[in-house]
Amino acid sequence: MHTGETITQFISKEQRRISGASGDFTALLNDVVTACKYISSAVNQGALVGVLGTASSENIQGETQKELDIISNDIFLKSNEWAGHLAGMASEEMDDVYEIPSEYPKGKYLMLFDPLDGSSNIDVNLSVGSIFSILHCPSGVTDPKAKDFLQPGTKQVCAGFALYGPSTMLVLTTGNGVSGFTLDQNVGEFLLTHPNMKIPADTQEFAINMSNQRFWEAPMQRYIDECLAGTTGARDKDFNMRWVASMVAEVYRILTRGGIFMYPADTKDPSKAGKLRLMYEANPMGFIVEQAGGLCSTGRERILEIQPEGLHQRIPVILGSQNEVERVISYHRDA
Ligand code: P6P
Repeated sequence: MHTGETITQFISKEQRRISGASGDFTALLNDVVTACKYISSAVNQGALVGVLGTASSENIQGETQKELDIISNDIFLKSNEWAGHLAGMASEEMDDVYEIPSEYPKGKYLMLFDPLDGSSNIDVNLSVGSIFSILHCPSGVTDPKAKDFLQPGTKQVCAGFALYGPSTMLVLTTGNGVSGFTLDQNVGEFLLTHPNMKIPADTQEFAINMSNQRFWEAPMQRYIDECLAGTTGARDKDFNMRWVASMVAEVYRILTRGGIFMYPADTKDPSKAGKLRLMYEANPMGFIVEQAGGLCSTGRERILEIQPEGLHQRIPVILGSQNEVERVISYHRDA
């Protein structure tokens, strides 16, 4: 029987580390944890409760929404709108900012989230997750608009993700390292099982969608060609490859054993600067990866320093083991 520290205890201890903390942030995080528990339950029951399959709608990305995309988005909104900790929310599944209903008080934080990342995996029973990013609402702003969310990733107060896999995990950073929690389904509590997660600086495992290879820029072609050449080429070591098509699963694997994850710029759709979204995928994952000793770059610049231009802005993402990401950056610089 694991009688370890619960996430509630962990968050409260973190609060005591921050002088003058009001408890507002602690309460907000506990509401986010509740949302992830509800989504975990919905995902785990799947076909049993008729939540699989595709909805008849599309999101702003032009992607067909899954029933669970919409359900998960509603769970995030309902779990977090009422308590008075947030001034507003933004989501991959909603075109514009979500205004806190007038019957509820407003708070001092903003939250962005991808309520169900990797949802194309849902119907085939592969891992999916939720990603969230918490910012301060600009002082004096009581009715936040999209522009108030457009803060660089370095301004994040907290970032985290839930992974609905064989275990339901929750990974969290508030800028003091990365902690991993496992949901004890019998108790209904997340327990601290992976304190102080660190990404090894080196790896022999890369993650990329190879079907896009002909669309990549030259530095990415060079890097992957060398990985594939293994001991017969410039790297003089063999590599393994993974692609789960679920960023949360890839990042969790990298946090536990190292690796490099890439969704680079490609010419497949020149109107898009990549596939992944800056505000609620790249920035929160970048904060977590950097806090665990890794790097997160576009290949040309540190992602957390990018000044966002839109809520749903896309960005190339290269993240993971420091020495491999630095190598990809050097290839972009050489080009
Ligand atoms: P592809 C999921 O839709 C997602 O946003 C990330 O979680 C994942 O890494 C990527 O897209 C998968 O993209 O093109 O392989 O389906």
